[in-house]
Amino acid sequence: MGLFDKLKGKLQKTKQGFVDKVTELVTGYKRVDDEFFERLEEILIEADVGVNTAMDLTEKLRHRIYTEKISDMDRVNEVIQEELAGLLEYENNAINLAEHKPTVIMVVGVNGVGKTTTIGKLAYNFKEQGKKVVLAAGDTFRAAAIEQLGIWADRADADLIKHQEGSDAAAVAYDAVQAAISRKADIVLIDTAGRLHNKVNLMNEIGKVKKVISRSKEDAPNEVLLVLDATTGQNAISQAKTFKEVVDVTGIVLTKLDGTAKGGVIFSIKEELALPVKYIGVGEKIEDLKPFNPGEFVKALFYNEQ
Ligand SMILES: Nc1nc2c(ncn2[C@@H]2O[C@H](COP(=O)(O)OP(=O)(O)O)[C@@H](O)[C@H]2O)c(=O)[nH]1
Ligand SMILES: [Mg+2]
Repeated sequence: MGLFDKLKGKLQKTKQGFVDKVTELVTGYKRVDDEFFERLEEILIEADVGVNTAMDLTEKLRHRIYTEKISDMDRVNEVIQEELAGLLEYENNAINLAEHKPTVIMVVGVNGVGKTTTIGKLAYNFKEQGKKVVLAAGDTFRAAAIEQLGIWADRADADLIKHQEGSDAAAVAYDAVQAAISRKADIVLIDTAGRLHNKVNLMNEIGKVKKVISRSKEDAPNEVLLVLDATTGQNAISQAKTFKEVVDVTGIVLTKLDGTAKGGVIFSIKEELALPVKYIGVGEKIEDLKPFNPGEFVKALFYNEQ
């Protein structure tokens, strides 16, 4: 099975809950009218595309369809796909690599979104590219979190830098960067705790870790990736806004796109957060993380057998 077929399979639920409804709508009309656009807007909102994005998108489509005098419904379907793809186009969604290695990547997000799993998958991804990877067990809150990262380090054949449970997360991050420099590693991936008791706590901890990382190497961190769980739909967007207030996030990893009908949330990320999606998570296994490719993503969603 090719990569594209695999992606198609993983996005089934979002396809059923969203794209199939759009396709059904389009085939149910002979020409567009106000009711068509109202119904389209409803489908978009129900699919967790978000109210603002759904309204803007519908307005844009209405404008295009009228000014370009589009009457053929197959063409309407194409235009919808084009506009959806446009919501996912970013100037740069590649990882920002350091000029002098190592590239330091900090991973943040609330509990349970998939930070540690994503780090394991990323490590594997970089390893496959022939890079040497160091992981920092920066979630020092629970011993189990350190162990969990250790398991991923073994699987991905990466080095692990850890301190004891309860120790200072910033110190672990600092040591990991230093270890990576002396071992001539290419990539450092820094795990963090995801406690969101209150914003002040989060700000203090994440802010401090980031400051200490920046002292460990001049250009570090090169990326601050915020992990969001697609199954939480639009809640992920409000979570992201909180994180953006406390740390300069450089990109999004959207996890758990497999098995959720709320994948439409991906279309509101650029408009609501002005951040690029850099990777998507489509399963729990080590190979289930993909560099995000907007064109391929939309194609996989709209693909019809026959
Ligand atoms: N289905 C699915 N599960 C995922 C994905 N990413 C992470 N998970 C699961 O989400 C749960 C929490 O992941 P974890 O990495 O521990 O989250 P953390 O608290 O943010 O570090 C685990 O059971 C993971 O296997 C994904 O892309 N798809
Ligand atoms: Mg974790």
